[in-house]
Amino acid sequence: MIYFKDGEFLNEDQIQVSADDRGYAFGDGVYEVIKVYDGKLYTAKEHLERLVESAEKIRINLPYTMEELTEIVESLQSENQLTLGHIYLQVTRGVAPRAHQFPENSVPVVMGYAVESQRPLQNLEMGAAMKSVEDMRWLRCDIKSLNLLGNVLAKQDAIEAGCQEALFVRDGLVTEGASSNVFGIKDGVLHTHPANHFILNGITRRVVLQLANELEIPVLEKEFTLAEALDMDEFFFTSTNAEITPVVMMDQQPIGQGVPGPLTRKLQSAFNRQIPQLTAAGHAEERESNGPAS
Ligand code: DCS
Repeated sequence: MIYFKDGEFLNEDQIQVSADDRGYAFGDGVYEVIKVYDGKLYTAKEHLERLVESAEKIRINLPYTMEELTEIVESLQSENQLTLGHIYLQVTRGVAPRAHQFPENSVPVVMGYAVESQRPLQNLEMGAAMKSVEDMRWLRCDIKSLNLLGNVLAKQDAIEAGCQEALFVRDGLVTEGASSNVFGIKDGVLHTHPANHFILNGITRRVVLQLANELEIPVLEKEFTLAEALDMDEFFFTSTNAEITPVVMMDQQPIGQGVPGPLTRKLQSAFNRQIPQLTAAGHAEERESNGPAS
């Protein structure tokens, strides 16, 4: 695999990170995960704009322009000949002896790599299970920070309970998943948490809201309780890698009929239509089997 670090493309024998990197000591940095379908970056502009915003929010001056960042992720895709998977890109505040306050002259460290991965076809088709957990994260969940301890603990809790994703609940209200946004459908209306500091405004979330608009599905960006979530007709979570994953079980109770619902299927089909077409042999058929055609 070819990595990018500080202006260079390196292989795994060449890449080195410092023990004094503030990402390592404090999680003092931000990151993005950008999907690649059929060798093409998907919504890269939106992801890189969010990276710039996240960096600004924690007062890291990115050493690259949007154009340069775009070139970096495009090169990571091409250098690694990645057709299906994702690009990971992170920026830390830099290298300095460990002290909490910002170092005076540190230079941000930008590092990226490419990961080959399949789409989660089983979950997309059959649906997944969620477990609710207390949202004990900090109050700036809008920042895509490297500090993911709350998310890590929640995900592990869900996995140990035999679920695929955790459902964060803060003061009785559903916020998002451990690494996803969540949506419920009740009486034909799509419900999701408003994009404020309690959630990350996911790029997939934005795509889903756009698709709902095009499909004339009414949307309500308003908080709902865990009890209301359990009472939804349909439920799903979204992320760059999870796409639109139907949720059929929550806290061991079935959602709706316990199978992916019709509006979820409609959104999945619309989603599939706007991602770069997978031309590699086999993938086209897999895509077609991902839910009934609308
Ligand atoms: N909320 C949280 C807490 C996330 O970590 C993510 C993505 C999302 C929502 C969904 O955002 P996107 O739709 O922009 O992906 N998490 C990334 C991650 O850590 N791995 O893959 C995606």
